[in-house]
Amino acid sequence: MLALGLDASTQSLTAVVIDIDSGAVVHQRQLNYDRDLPQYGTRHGVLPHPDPAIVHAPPLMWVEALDRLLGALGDSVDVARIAAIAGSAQQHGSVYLRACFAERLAALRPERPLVEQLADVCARPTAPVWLDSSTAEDCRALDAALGGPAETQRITGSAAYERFTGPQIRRCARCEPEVWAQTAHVRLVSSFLASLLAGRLADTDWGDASGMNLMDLERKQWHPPALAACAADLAPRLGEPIAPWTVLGPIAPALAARYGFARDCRIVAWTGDNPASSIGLGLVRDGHCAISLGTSDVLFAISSRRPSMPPAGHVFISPTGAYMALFCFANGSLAREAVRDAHHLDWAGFSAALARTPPGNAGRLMLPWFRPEIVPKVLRAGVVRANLSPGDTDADCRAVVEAQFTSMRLRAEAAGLQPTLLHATGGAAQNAAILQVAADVFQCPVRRSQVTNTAALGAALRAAQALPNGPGWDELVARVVEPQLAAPIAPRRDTAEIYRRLAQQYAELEARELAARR
Ligand code: XUL
Repeated sequence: MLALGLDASTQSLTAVVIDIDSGAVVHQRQLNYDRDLPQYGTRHGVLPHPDPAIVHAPPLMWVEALDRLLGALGDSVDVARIAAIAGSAQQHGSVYLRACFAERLAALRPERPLVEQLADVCARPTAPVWLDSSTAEDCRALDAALGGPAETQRITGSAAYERFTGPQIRRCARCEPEVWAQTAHVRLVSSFLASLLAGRLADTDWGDASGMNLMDLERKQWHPPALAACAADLAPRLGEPIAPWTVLGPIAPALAARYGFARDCRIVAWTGDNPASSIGLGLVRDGHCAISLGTSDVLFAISSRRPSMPPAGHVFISPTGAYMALFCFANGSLAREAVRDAHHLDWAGFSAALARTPPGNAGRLMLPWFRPEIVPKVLRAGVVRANLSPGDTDADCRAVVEAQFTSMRLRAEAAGLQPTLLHATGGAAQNAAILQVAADVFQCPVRRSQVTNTAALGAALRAAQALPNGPGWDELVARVVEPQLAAPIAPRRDTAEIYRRLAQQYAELEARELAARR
């Protein structure tokens, strides 16, 4: 029996197929939005906009990507043996749908491309995604309605954040009332794509619902005052938060026929990419900790008890139902790529630059705010260099990577997280030189998975786990995840003091710069 996991991340859609019995990863396939669907005009998966605070993507591009990827799967995999499908998607992004969405799903036909059949379902042609930071006013209003940022964080797991779906919905209702009037349903990227597979409106799982500023994290129900602060009549547009292991039903008959799936292939609720990745990395026990180095850089840790987080942190729900402490940094791969490209390097050249420079970079520092940053909150982009010339290629490469991990280390310390092992995922986790910096900055071993997209792998595990008599989490981790883990990269103990000092200097530079910007 096979299970399929899908991940619709910021820049690409990935499929991972596992053999549930042997634990083998039997197939991986990826479609890149910019390269493979150029007609949508995205760059790095999002639509260029003159205002850097406004970052949207076209939902129909995700629909076409899904159609293409599933259509091609049969070339390499016996699709009829896939017993269950689950998925994940970039978190927070919201899709605004007309009432006809449900009718179109119910009437899907196997012979026509999905994007043609769903051409008129979007009330808003574009979806704001997690990189959007245009909702500062809406965040202030939501926090004020709930009694201040600390209260919003206590109730929903996070203070109001620009990219979170509640403030995004509020902005849509406020600035585009005609669109809002046409909107019968709001879904996250995850529950939107799950709806297609299930052939009916799918609800949003606790993992992604905890990234909306709208759910009472303890009761796992919408918090009516938060809904009221964002838009009138919001509840009927959202459905209800559902457990991540919910089986939505069998695959839509039209899709079973179109791609060759068995008619009883189960569709499991989708979740956010970070929660899914926690499973793909095997984080199913208390204290398990990971870094994800993708478009965003993320630090997360699993806990059965609710962690107490500083204001910049979030608490989400993991696919096992545990808590997930998380910090998200917007300047991840785009910042690394900006430095790499500015110096006309490829990744091998970037790694060589890391190898030529000393740990600590001889006091040359960077605040890598190439785009607006989430942690710390920096709404206006602007890179800061201290003792560092932008023309110094080698030092610039080390400075961006050391900055990213030092910033993560500072937040981990603020949240009382003391990782003894870090799991690593995302594109940059394939780069041993970058992971060595992570191991040195955190002074703990770092282990990456050989499966680059651990969110899609985690989704495949979630699909398997939700089958009747499906294997448990520990069993799946031992069978599927552990064989994929590469040997750990050890920290160099003689760098401990260097990075302790660097963390101090970085914190001081950051505080000075934030104060100057106020
Ligand atoms: C997490 C976040 C990003 C997105 C994109 O809060 O905003 O990590 O999930 O991957």
